[in-house]
Amino acid sequence: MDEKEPVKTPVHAPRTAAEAVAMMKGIAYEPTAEEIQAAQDEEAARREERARQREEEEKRRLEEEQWELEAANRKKGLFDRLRDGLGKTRDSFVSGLDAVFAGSSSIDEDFYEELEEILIMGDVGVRATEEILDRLREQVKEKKIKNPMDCKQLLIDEIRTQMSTCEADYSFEEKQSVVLVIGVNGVGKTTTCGKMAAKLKDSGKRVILAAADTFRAAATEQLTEWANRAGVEIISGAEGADPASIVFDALSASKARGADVLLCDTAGRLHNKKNLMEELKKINRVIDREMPGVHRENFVVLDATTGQNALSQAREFASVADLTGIILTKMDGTAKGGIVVAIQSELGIPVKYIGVGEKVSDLQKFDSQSFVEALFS
Ligand SMILES: Nc1nc2c(ncn2[C@@H]2O[C@H](COP(=O)(O)OP(=O)(O)OP(=O)(O)O)[C@@H](O)[C@H]2O)c(=O)[nH]1
Ligand SMILES: [Mg+2]
Repeated sequence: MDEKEPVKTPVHAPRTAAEAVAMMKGIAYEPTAEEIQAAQDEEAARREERARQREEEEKRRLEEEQWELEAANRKKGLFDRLRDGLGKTRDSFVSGLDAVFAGSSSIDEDFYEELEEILIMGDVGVRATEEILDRLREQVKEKKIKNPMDCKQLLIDEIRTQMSTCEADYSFEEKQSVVLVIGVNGVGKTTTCGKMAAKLKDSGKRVILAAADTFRAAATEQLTEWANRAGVEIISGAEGADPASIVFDALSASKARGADVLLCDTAGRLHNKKNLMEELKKINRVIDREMPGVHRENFVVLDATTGQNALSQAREFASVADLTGIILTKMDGTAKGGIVVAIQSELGIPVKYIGVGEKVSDLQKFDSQSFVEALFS
């Protein structure tokens, strides 16, 4: 019998790719020692690569976890600072409201009057208070609420609604922009410019500070300190120099360095309206000529501790400048944090930042939701 000897199937697993193919086809094949070694080396390299990829993935996952944790902590840190900063307001305003809710046995005229008194005392403003209470009355009727305690959340919601009538936008942070920071003496303009510069720099923006308060030498020194702290460039001039000429120099520097945001600190001496108008006009002319079409912001800084006075200052500035936002400082120093509500609802200009202390992290973007949460939590 001329039978073909069947190929013996090797008892081991294929040691090379060629051997695997041969085994599949039932052909005898014996790889050389070099081929076996090369295949083993290749497999070892593949295993090593897979292990490396797994390790990298694990590292990425851990990094992501860490980043998320840090972001959550940062957020919590900011919220805690906001909450701490609003301590005085919470102690008087919020405690006062709580006392009315807890101490009233029914929802009657006395109840509304007591609420009104506390809102007005907290500087929420007459108009905003009226609107808030009108809407509260409507809701109480509509929802047939009988228990004063059940009104608390409704009141909180109404306060928030009243504040969010004009949502702030922060597009200037993303565009090439020139920001003028104005306001009366001592409200916190220079400090706010410094804090904003540090924040913008931190988020990767190229920032230039213009020391356009040439009224006293100390003003430039103070802003220079902030510039050093924030690690940003500052353009300044001699005491008594024309503020518009400092702005001119700062605009040239911004163009030369490709700056994203130019922040101009201005003098806070009590201007009379005519002087202020003239000065702002001159600065505006320089900006329009040197950087036509650049995004512009005019922020008025108001000191929250001055209560209703801050409101009238804002009105004055609004009559001479095209205000795009309000920065309310020293919220940590007042029990009348309700002023934010009055400003938003009575002026219709968005509060963009609030200052709740003297550190960089104490300048926060204003957000009605977290504000109310921090206040009532
Ligand atoms: N507690 C607290 N203090 C603040 C805040 N913002 C500013 N200040 C303080 O207020 C004081 C005045 O701040 P400045 O930044 O010098 O005010 P300014 O408007 O530039 O003042 P002039 O240039 O003199 O008009 C400083 O002692 C600041 O530290 C804040 O949010 N909270
Ligand atoms: Mg200043």
